[in-house]
Amino acid sequence: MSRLLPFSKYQGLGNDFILLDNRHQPSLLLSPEQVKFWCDRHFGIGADGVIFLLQDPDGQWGMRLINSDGSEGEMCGNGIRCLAKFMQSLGIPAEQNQYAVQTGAGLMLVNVTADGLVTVDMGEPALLARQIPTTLVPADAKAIAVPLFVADQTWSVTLVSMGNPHCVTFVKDLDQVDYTAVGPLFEHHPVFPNRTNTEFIAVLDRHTLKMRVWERGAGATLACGTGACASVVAGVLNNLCDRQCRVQLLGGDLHIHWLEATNHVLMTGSADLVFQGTMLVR
Ligand code: ZDP
Repeated sequence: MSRLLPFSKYQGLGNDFILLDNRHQPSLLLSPEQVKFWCDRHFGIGADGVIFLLQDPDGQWGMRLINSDGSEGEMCGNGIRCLAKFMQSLGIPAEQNQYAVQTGAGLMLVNVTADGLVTVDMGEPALLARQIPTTLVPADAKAIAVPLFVADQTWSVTLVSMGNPHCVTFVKDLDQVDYTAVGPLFEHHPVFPNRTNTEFIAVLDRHTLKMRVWERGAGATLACGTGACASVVAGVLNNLCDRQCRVQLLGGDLHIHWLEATNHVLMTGSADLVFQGTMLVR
């Protein structure tokens, strides 16, 4: 039986999501197959993924992200900023100015600032191979500037988990990298059992990075929040940038701060409503 479901479409730096109010249903409103259809830019609404707002019986907020290919991501940096704006639009009050949201990567604190930007405390990065996960180095080792052979070339990669896996590689000239061609080869490389997101980074100066991303499950997107965080962490570990950086993405800029005192990564950027509507669920 078909039914109509209300949705809101948001974007953060052109990384676009369909937001669904899933607070009052026990299971996800859409199956992975339906998510693929909704995200299709010709047959559906079009988006990089669908984000479900959840609430458990204790009142705790939660979110889940299903990528446009139907796979699930543990965490979503641009998406959680959109979620905060969505919660605000639903009239959900923010305690001490912030929402606490449970994700596959732990509890995130999200703050809508007075100027309409959104700051997320993304928690601590994880660096051990078993946390990524990867078989590139031994389980209890970190992969910092380790060679990885992809597409007839050796890349120096640094692996960072922001709850989801990231493979960061620094390059001299981004225009020389055909990242849509090599991206899938990183994503499906056998050293990444859960696949990986991949960031190609040019260091413009110690507080400015330029990034191109190939996302696990979503391909070439205009921006990736967790990827920007992972890239600054990787830049610091390789002594290429400071702890506070502006990351330039195709869809705009993110401000990242890896705090020395707490080891947490803060991400600040825009997130905006694009349109609302109802969609036929088949
Ligand atoms: O880890 C994954 O499967 C990602 N594709 C999830 C999406 C990440 C996102 N682009 C971000 O901004 O962190 C939403």
